[in-house]
Amino acid sequence: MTIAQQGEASLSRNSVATTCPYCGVGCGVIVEQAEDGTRSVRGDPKHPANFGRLCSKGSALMETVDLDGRLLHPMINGQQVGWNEALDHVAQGFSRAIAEHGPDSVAFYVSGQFLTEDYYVANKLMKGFIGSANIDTNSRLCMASSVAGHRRAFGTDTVPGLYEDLECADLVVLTGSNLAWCHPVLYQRLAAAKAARPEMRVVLIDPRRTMTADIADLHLPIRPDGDTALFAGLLAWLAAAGQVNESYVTRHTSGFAEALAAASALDRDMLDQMTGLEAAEREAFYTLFTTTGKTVTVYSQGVNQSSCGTDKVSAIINCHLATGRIGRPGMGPFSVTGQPNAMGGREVGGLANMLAAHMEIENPEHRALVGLFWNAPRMPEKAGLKAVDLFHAVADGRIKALWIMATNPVDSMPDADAVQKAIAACPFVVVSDVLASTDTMRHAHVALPALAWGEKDGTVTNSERRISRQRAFLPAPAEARADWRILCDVAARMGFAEAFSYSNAAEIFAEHAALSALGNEGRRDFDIGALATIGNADFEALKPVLWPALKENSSFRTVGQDGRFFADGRFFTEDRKARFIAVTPSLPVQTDAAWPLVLNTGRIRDQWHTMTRTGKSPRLSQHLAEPFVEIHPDDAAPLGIAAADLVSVRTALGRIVVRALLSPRQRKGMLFVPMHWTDQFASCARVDALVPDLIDPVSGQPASKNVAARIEPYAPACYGFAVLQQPPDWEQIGHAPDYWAISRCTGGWRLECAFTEAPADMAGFAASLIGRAHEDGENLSYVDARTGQARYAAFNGARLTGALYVDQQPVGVARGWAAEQLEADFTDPLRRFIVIAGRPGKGSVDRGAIVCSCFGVGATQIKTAIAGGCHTVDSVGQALQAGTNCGSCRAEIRILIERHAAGTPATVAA
Ligand SMILES: Nc1nc2c(c(=O)[nH]1)N[C@H]1C(S)=C(S)[C@@H](COP(=O)(O)OP(=O)(O)OC[C@H]3O[C@@H](n4cnc5c(=O)[nH]c(N)nc54)[C@H](O)[C@@H]3O)O[C@H]1N2
Ligand SMILES: Nc1nc2c(c(=O)[nH]1)N[C@H]1C(S)=C(S)[C@@H](COP(=O)(O)OP(=O)(O)OC[C@H]3O[C@@H](n4cnc5c(=O)[nH]c(N)nc54)[C@H](O)[C@@H]3O)O[C@H]1N2
Ligand code: SF4
Ligand SMILES: [Mo]
Repeated sequence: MTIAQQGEASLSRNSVATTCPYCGVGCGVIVEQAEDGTRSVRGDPKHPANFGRLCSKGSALMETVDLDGRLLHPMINGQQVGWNEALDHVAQGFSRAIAEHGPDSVAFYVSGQFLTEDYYVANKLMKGFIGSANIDTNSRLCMASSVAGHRRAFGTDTVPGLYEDLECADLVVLTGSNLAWCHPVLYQRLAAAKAARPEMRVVLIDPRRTMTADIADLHLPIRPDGDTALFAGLLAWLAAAGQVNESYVTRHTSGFAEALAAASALDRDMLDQMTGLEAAEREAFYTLFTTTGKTVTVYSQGVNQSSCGTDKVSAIINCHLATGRIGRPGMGPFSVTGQPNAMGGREVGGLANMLAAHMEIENPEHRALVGLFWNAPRMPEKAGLKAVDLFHAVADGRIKALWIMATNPVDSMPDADAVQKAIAACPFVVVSDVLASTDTMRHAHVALPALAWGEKDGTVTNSERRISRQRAFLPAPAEARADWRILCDVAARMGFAEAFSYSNAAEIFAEHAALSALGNEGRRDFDIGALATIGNADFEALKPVLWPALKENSSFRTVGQDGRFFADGRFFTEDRKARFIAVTPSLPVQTDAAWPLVLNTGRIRDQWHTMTRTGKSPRLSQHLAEPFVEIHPDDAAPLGIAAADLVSVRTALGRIVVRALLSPRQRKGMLFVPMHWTDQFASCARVDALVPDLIDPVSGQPASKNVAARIEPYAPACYGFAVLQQPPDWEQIGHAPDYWAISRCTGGWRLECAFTEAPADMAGFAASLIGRAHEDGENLSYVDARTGQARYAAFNGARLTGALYVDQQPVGVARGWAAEQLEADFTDPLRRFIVIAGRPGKGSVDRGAIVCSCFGVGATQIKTAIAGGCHTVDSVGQALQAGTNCGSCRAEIRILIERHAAGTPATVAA
C-alpha cells in the first residue's frame, strides 16, 4: 500500500492516518476503530518520520481525547452565548479598538500548535487586513533564535538536513537537547542506528546528565550558556588543526576571517571558565569533531532559550560551514523543532518580524508581492511586537484588544505573574482553546471553543520540513469549531468576507502553496508550488511531502535530488554565499551569596507543556506525578534538604513550592524545574513566575533556562497524601492545604499536600476531602496522637471513595498501590483495613513509581526483576514487558540496572 492509498484508507470508517499533535518529530499515527467502537492508535509503519514507532505520549493519545473539561460553547463573561453573538462581539471589540487607536492597538498571540491553515489565516488577517504586524507566537519562546541564526547565515530560515542524517552520521553532537525525552522517536532512530553501527559516536552537551546520556560516548556537563565559547573554541581548534575546508570556505562563504579572529581571541583560561569544562573533556570533543567528516550537530532549547541564543546557533553553524559539512548525507547543523507545527508557523510567517512564505516584512518587494496576492487593503511596513514586548504593551495599555489562540501564556511566558496581571487588566481579551479552564482562560472576556486533535483537519510540518496531514476521526463536539473557521468568521464581520471565504482547509492550503511559489524563481527556500492547485480529494489523500516541492516545470532547483539544501554551496543571501558570524561569548549567569544557584527549566518525558492534554492521561501522569526540583545531593545536604522534602525555590521574582528530587545527574550548583505545572495542578509551581523576561537581543527569544536562584526547606507541620475519586474542590472543602498537587490515576486522582500549620480539625478536613460514608458505606480512621500519623478512608458500597494519609514526615505510602485501591472491590469489609494499613496485603504488589507508562510497570517491580537476575534491559522486558512498546523508558531501566545490579543504593527519589 502506498502512502497515498493510506490517505484513501483514511476515508474509511475504521482506520484514519493522521499525525501526532505533540512534538516536532511529527510521527504518523493510525487510529483504528474496533467493532465495539473503541479506538486505538499505532505508529504508521509507512510514515517517513517514525516508520511505525511511537513514544509514550503518542501511545497514550486515546487517553486525552475525551470531552472532560472541554470548552464546548462560546462564552462571553462566563455566560454561554450563540456563535453569532460571540463572533459579532469579537469583531466589534477589535474593530472598535482599531477605529479609536489604530491597527497597532490590537494583537494576536498564537501558537506552533496551530495547523498551517489556522496559522495562515491568522497571519493574513493581521498583516494584510488589520494592517498591523502585531501577531507573534509561542514559537518566539521556542525557535526564534534558530530562525535568526539560520537567516543570518543562510539568508533564509532553512533546516538543511533530514532525519536520516542522524542515522548515517559518524558523529552526532547533541547540545541543549534532551532528545530521549523531547524527541523520543528521533532518539529511538538514533539509538537503533548506533546499535547497528557501534563505531558511531554520540556527544551530549548539557549541564545535566539527562536520559539522553544513555547513548552518549561523551557527556560534557557544560556550564550554563557556555555553548558559544565551546563552539568558538572548536572553530579555532579546527583552524589550528588545519581542518578548515579552504576551498569550500573561499567559494561559498564570507566572513570567515572575522569569525576566526573572534574565536581565536579566547584563550584556554577563558574557555575553561566560560564552558566550566575540563580542558581534556573539551579537547576530546574537539578531536572527535575534527577527525570525523560525517557530523551532525543537533540542538534545541538549551541553545535557543538564552540571552545569547542566536550567537550559540551561529557558533555551531560556523563550525559546519568551516568544514563544509552541510547539506550532505550525515552532515549539518540540525535545529529540531519543538511543537508539531513550529515549522508550519515559520512557513506562513507567523512571527511578528516575518511576512508569509519565508518573505520579509521589511522588504518592500516582498510586501508588494504579498499585498497584491492577498489583495490586501493595508500592509504594515515594520515588524510587530515580539512576545515579550507584546505583553509589555498589553501591560502598559498600548494593546486594547488581544486574542490568544492555542497557547497558555499565563504559564509559559517568562515573568508569568506580570503577564497574568497584564492580561487581567487588558480591556478586551479573547481566548480560543480546547479547554474550559486554563490559567489563561480565566482572564478571557470571550472564550471560543476550538476543535481539538482528532476533530480537526489540516497540515503540519515537522523538523525535517515534511508536511503531513492531520485528519479528523471524531465528530466536532457540541459547538466547537476549527480555529481557521473562527478567524474567517471574525474577519468577515470586520468587513473582509471576500478574502476569507474559504470553505475548507484544502482551499487555504492551496492558497498558501500558491503564495510560496509567487515570484520565487529559486530566490526563496520555501516553495511548495507543486501543491498550489491541490483540490479536496488530493488534499484528503495527501501523503507526507518534503519541501521544497516545486512545480513540475520549474527550472529553479534549490535543493539536491536527495532533499537536502546547500550541498551545491548556493545559499539564499544576495551573493549566494553563506555568512560566518563573529561571535563573542557573554559571561555566564551571575550568581552571588544571595542567589548562589542557577535555575534551569525544561521538560519531562510524559508531560506536554501546561498539561492540558497529557495531564488527562493516568498512564502519563504517573511517571512523575508531582512538580519537583532536581538538585545535586551535595548542594542539598548543607541546606538540610533530604529526598522527598518539600522546598521553596526562589528567584528575584518570586517563589514556588515543589518536591526535592536528589540526583547526582544534576550539575552541582544548578537546579532543574520542569515547566509543566500550572495552577490547575498545583498550589504554587508555575516556574515561569520565577523566570525574568530577559531576551536575546537578536531574536527576541526569552532566556528561559538559566536564572540565579536559591532553594530552602519548606518544612511544613505535616504532610498528606490522598487518593480520591473526584478532584478536590478547595472552595467547597473550605480549607486548601498550603501546598497541594494533583495528578490523574486510573480510578481518579492522587493528591499530595502539606500544611504549614496542621488543621485543628484534621478529621473534619479528611471528611470533606474524601467524603462521608453513605448509608451502605463506611468511614474508617486511625490516629496516633503521639507520632501525628493519621489515616482516613471512606467507602461507598464496595468502592473506596477516598483515603487520606497524614504524617509529620513525607508520607511513606506506596502511591501506585494506594491509587489502585480506587478500583478495587471492597465488598468484604475486612479488606477495607488494608487501606488504613497503607500497605499491599498478601498476594498483591506495590509496583512503585511508574517507569514504563505503556505497561504500567513500576520501579519496585523492576528492582525485584533485577534482583532476580535480569541484568539487561531486554531481559527486564522479557520478564515484565517494560520498555518493549515505545521504548521511551529504556534509559531509566538501564539506570536501575546499573544501580541495583551493582548494589549501589538509589539517590533519586523513586
Ligand atoms: N515530553 C515532552 N516532549 C516535548 C515537549 C514537552 O513539553 N514534553 N515539548 C516540545 C517542545 S515545544 C520543545 S521546544 C522541545 C524542547 O526540547 P529540548 O530542548 O530537548 O528540551 P528542554 O528540556 O527544554 O531543554 C533541553 C536541555 O537543555 C539543557 N540546557 C539548559 N541550559 C543549557 C545550556 O546553557 N547549554 C546546553 N548545552 N544545554 C542547556 C537542559 O538541561 C535540558 O536538558 O521539546 C518538545 N518535546
Ligand atoms: N521556563 C520555561 N518556559 C517555557 C519553556 C521552557 O523550556 N522553560 N519552553 C517554551 C516553549 S519552547 C514553548 S513551545 C512554550 C509552550 O507553552 P504553551 O504554548 O503556553 O503551552 P501549551 O500547554 O502547549 O498550550 C497550548 C494551549 O492550547 C490549547 N490547545 C490545544 N489544541 C488546540 C487547538 O487545536 N486549538 C486551540 N485554539 N487551542 C488548542 C491547549 O489546551 C493549551 O491551553 O512554553 C515556553 N515556556
Ligand atoms: S516522538 Fe512521540 S510525541 Fe513526538 S511526534 Fe512522535 S509520537 Fe508524538
Ligand atoms: Mo517549544
